Amino acid sequence: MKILFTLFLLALTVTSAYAQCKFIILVTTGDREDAGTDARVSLSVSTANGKKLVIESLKPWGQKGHNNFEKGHTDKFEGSGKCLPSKPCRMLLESNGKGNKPGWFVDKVAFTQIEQKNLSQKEKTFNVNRWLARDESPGTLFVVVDDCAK
Ligand SMILES: [Ca+2]
Repeated sequence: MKILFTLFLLALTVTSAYAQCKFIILVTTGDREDAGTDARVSLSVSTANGKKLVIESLKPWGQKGHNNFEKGHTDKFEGSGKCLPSKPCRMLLESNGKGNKPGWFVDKVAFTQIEQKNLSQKEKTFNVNRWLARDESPGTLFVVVDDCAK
């Protein structure tokens, strides 16, 4: 009886566990002078009810040995984790402002979540179209794109 109960609890834990997802993030750097950066970039996306995916540094999610965030390029980042319950509508993108000519002009960030079990997808593109730089307007190293109210 005790064993059965344990098995029941175990089954409950498995079915209520969060679904696992693969995340693909495409970051497009602007095609203009000095648009590229070698700074460390962090990204956080969240749903309307505040569920978040936080990536402290995109680099380990990228291709090994690849030079990310160069002028006019789109870089791909991949990872996996707990699925977001709905499509994200808010993004925080931040540069640490380090390295040679750290100023970074970002065109857009495209986010895709693929559920590992049923392959259902959630996609959201965040248009940025501005500098993340201390010496270019608006002078901040982070940007929040919030489309949740749309
Ligand atoms: Ca770079």
